[in-house]
Amino acid sequence: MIWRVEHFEEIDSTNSWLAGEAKDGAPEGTVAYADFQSAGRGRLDRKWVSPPGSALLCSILLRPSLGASELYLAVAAVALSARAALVRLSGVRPSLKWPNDLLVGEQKLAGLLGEIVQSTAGLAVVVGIGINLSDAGPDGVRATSVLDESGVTIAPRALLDILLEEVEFRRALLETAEGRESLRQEYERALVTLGQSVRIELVNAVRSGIARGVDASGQLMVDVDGTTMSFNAGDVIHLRSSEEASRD
Ligand code: BT5
Repeated sequence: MIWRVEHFEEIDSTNSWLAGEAKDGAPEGTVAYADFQSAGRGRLDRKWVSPPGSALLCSILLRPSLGASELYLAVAAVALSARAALVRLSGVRPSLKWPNDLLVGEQKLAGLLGEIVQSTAGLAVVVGIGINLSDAGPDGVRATSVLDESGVTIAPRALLDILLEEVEFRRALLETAEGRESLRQEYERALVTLGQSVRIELVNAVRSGIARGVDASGQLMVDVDGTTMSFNAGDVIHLRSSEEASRD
């Protein structure tokens, strides 16, 4: 993989910029990273906020030969890569909360935003990630940083380089059925969500059950009254802590 890394001191959102490039046919391996985002985005119009220089804020353009329904696996691949990079550089081993958070205990260390882009060059996925390095996120949010968890100071660019190494390895896995199965297994091992009680809000129904695993396309498999059902990241899923669940 040839990485083409674009650095911005300040930008509205690395995901927005890279999605625009992807539409114009930018090649796989284009990466944007910024010291500061003035309009960092989370999912569902939420905001991602980090003071200048305190986080790795980056977006990676991938064009795996997967169908639209499987592209979520590419987001999982980046989440697992971020986890592996953090272990290498700081010893912090976050767990993953489905679909897209890296947690230490109940506190959010990083968030991912995957966006599918249709372009003349075919389907692409822009995977954005924000990892708190020296600042533990906005007030009132249950969040933490690598510095708080390990005492280790990591420069954003150093983490980006290791992250891209890890992504290169998992990107290759996306190309074969065996590779995707090994990614799925790594994903299940990292997910703290499994075994937990979850509440799924569909457009016109609410379901609850116990998360049991992820299927071949990265959907969450939930045991709902003895029947296994799969849900994708578009369904709004509320995860309750084990404490809350045990009070049921
Ligand atoms: C996410 O959304 O967790 C995805 C965040 C993706 C951010 C990256 S940064 C580079 C790239 N460019 C972008 O514009 N975005 C991506 P979500 O699950 O919706 O979580 C958003 C929620 O996380 C907010 O509503 C806050 O409660 C919380 N939050 C905001 N900033 C945070 C921070 N620095 N650390 C921890 N939590 C934060």
